[in-house]
Amino acid sequence: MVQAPRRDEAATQNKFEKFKAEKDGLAIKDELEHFAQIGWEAMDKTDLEHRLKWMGIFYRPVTPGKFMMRMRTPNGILTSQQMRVLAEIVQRYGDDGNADITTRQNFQLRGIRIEDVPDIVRRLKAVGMTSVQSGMDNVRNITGSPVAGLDADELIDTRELVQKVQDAITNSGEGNYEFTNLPRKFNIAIEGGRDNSVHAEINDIAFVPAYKDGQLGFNVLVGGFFSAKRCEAAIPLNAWVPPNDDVVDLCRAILIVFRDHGLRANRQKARLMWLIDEVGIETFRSMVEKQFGRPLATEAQKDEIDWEKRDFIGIFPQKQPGLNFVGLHVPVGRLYARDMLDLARMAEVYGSGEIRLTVEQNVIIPNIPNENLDAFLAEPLLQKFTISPKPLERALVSCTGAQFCNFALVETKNRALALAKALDEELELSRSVRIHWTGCPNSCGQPQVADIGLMGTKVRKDGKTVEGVDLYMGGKVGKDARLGTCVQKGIACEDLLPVLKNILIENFGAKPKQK
Ligand code: SRM
Ligand code: SF4
Repeated sequence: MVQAPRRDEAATQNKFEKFKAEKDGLAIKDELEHFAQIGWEAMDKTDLEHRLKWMGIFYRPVTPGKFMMRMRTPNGILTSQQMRVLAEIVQRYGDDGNADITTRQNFQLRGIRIEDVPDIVRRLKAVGMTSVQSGMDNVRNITGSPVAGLDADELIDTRELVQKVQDAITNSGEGNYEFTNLPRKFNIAIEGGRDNSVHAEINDIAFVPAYKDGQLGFNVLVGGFFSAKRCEAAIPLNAWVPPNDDVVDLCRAILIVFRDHGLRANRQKARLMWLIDEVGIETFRSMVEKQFGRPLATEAQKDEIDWEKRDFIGIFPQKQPGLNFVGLHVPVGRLYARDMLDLARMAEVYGSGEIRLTVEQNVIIPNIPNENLDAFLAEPLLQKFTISPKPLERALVSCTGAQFCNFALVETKNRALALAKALDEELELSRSVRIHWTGCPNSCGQPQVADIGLMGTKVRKDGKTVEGVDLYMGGKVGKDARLGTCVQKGIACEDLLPVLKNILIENFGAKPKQK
């Protein structure tokens, strides 16, 4: 049996365990009115900098007093009414207000003032949204295929399952003390399509469609994660579950095992894979099975991920005759209130009022009848969020970076976009190349799944310290997914354009444009 330190032992060794033992992060849910009255400067430092994250509210040292709010958007799906509420929340903050689509198919709102938080929480609740347990040692937004229920080739419609797992973990958005003191963050993905559109293998639990004895269900992978010290793809648990409440029960069982036995003393070694390493996958499986309370079926021989990954930008017929989903490209995922209000209106006027997000930080509007397509495509917003972006802009992903994130070693979003534009100007490409930027080794921008990954670092150049990147290559998504690795360290950002140009010419068939 694992020698994990008990929670009280860990609390003597690590400041995070200590403050969690003193007061559960979720407890601040009942103190929001008080915080609003006293203001952020008078708040207890640990409540301000850490415990607020249990409600998805992030103090930003880069913009003190202007908080970030991380939502939960199960399966990346929201209604136009919900989008409008999010837009109104950020609109209030003028130039400080915006929203980012995240690499977990989710929204982060910016510019939030603590005095408004109680009202914001009420407004979110009124439209069935929550930000609860979206940061720190909690289960993050649960991802699923962005075209669930629309794609004629999908295997399992994941929408209901994702919602059920979120409800079990968060007590339907009210907060659930059962899962608010995990050893570390935790990611769950439930893939229902053939192309692994959510990068299932980089999650702590990944459900991947697979037939067992002729019945469709999921093979279960565990332990995938990225951290500054170590990155691992998930490994098979040797378990298969049908697409029903067993998925919810298995998530609960794995979380309880992780909560009660996960390593806590060293936060660098607290993710699920470290526990699996410690006990071995077979013992881990037995622990999970015991908690699950019934025998777990062994895994199906092969999973059904047999397609290359699609990016869903453009117009696609749905499985419902006469309806289409349209994927819009949102450069590096950044939206302003005006854009969000337009998206809400367009989803209502031309579609069914539904809006979806992708892990590539883009938007999909589903359920647009054939006869509405022309008018939809003529909307001015499609100039900004086009359905036919240039090849490099098309597949660009970027984490938050130095504009708002204090871990960042470099500015990311603006630089990513400027470089992609410059390269698109200079090069002819017959395919898009997935370039992912991440501002530090935490890898929120997932450089390891990209064709070309760029991870922020500091570089010495001409006797000065300047912003630079480590270069990753070889990431493969969809069928036969594998993680890319670092191939070159310490390139100054100002030298990056020619370096990337060469890589694109030599490895991705780019040709210099005739000028
Ligand atoms: Fe992340 C910490 C942003 C996806 C690995 N991540 C942070 C913080 C909270 C740091 C902070 O307090 O400033 C960043 C907030 C900056 C801000 O103001 O926006 C942050 N992470 C993000 C987002 C917004 C990046 C984006 O632009 O899309 C993503 C939010 C997802 C969501 O909706 O919940 C985001 N982060 C990821 C992913 C990608 C994924 O989940 O597929 C990873 C790698 C996968 C993983 O976790 O296994 C990731 N973030 C981290 C880590 C390293 C975790 C570790 O085990 O060491 C940290 C640092 C930490 O937790 O100590 C971190
Ligand atoms: Fe911040 Fe680093 Fe994550 Fe980017 S990768 S959002 S810089 S923690």
